[in-house]
Amino acid sequence: MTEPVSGGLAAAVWDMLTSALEAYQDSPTAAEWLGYHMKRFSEPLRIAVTGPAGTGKSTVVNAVVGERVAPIEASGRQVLTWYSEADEPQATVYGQDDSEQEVPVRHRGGRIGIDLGRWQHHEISRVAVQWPADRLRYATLIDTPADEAVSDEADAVIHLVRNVDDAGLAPLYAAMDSPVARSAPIGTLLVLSRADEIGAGRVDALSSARLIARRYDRNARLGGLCQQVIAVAGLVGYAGRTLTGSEYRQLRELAAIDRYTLDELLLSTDRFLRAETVPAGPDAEPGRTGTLPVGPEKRRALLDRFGLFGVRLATALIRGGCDTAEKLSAELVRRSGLADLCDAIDRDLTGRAEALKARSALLAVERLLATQPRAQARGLAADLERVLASAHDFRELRMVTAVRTGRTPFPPDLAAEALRLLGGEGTGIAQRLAVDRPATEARLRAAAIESLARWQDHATNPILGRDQRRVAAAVVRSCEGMIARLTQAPD
Ligand SMILES: Nc1nc2c(ncn2[C@@H]2O[C@H](COP(=O)(O)OP(=O)(O)OP(=O)(O)O)[C@@H](O)[C@H]2O)c(=O)[nH]1
Ligand SMILES: [Mg+2]
Repeated sequence: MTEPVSGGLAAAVWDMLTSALEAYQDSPTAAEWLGYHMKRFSEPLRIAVTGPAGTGKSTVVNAVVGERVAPIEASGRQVLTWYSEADEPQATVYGQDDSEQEVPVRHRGGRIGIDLGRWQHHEISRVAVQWPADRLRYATLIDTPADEAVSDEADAVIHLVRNVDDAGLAPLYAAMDSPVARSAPIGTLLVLSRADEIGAGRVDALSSARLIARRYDRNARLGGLCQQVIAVAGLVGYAGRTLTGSEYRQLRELAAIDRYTLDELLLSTDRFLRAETVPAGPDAEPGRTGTLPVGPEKRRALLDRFGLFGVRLATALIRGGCDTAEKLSAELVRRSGLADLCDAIDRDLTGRAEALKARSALLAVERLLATQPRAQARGLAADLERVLASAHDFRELRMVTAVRTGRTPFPPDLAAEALRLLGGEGTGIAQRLAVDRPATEARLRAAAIESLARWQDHATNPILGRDQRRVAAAVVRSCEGMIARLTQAPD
């Protein structure tokens, strides 16, 4: 999935882990630590979903996976749960006492059922669920209970907040507390969650939320903490993604009620649930007056799945022309911000898995050097600095964030081209060069050479500021990397 331009980062980090193992061979704790990180280095990217209580973390996990797999609870409380891909569902409980036990797992009425048996909440360290879902193929998703910090166990983070304030961002600041953490770019997406609740539930709430997110995106302070700020209404996104035919039919029946009456009905949960008859509105259809087409049980189920806002939005969309379940589903996924979130996961997290996993391994070496300093490891500290300073993958990630957030401003067409060449739209060579099929080696090479020449000019253009020239120099390096790769191993 990843196609690094420099290619050498993984090798450099692996060499460092191997040298560290040599330097610490007489320390069993260090050897165990390094062994764990070497194993982890070859595993899929781990993305933790974090944030304060009730921000909608488990709902976002479900929306991203596309099935109701979260939360997993023991003694009525959520446990830390890791979701990864497998052909067959499987679940393992890891105990606080280092024991582990496979437990039965099954589909139960559209949601996952895990039989935790004798396990009590306080005895469980985490539950690992394997589940057949495409989205989990490239990354393990971690559903974090409310009281847990951003974990060192994750390579990337989707952090949910309902407002952007210091309390909500504190864990992100705390995760930046070491030189490696600060100089290797982070894999963090900041989500303004439950976005439908912004703007008092009006149907255009999600557009307002998106504008707010965009404004934060350009904020330099946040730019150092996260790659992107995205407004997401997880509940609506999940319901949209898993919309059933019968839900669509019920929503269509509601949408057929005259607008005035439906608006009144959807003013509060209470009204929507309690109403038995439809009061006649000015444009009430003949025959509709007096009966509510969708019964109370079904209305309750719709509310559970969509929320009041979701029902309002879905009926407005049906009125506006979403005349099939597929169209409604796609529009709900798009408007809820779920589509943007999934794109950002693919592009900024799994698409940059190699650099993000390298960062985790470097953090592990850094931690070891700090907790067990020793003379034999002096060379390692120098290597660590060298890798950090020279890794072009890291530089690309930093530049992508600077350009995308507008902290290093460019005219729009140049910004778009810089982002593309730096891998901000996808790290494949053809994507970077915007060469359509057939992306033959000759066409790719010609495009790379042409881009290289233009960005060399930008890199030395005195009209551009220092920061812009720095971005241009990184683009030049990316183009050189592509040309070198095309020469060694044609795609
Ligand atoms: N209106 C609205 N409600 C939501 C949304 N996402 C989740 N909720 C509701 O918020 C409540 C908490 O959602 P969860 O997904 O369990 O939140 P969480 O962050 O995992 O909660 P903890 O694990 O307990 O911290 C539930 O009642 C959800 O139905 C959303 O996008 N909009
Ligand atoms: Mg939860």
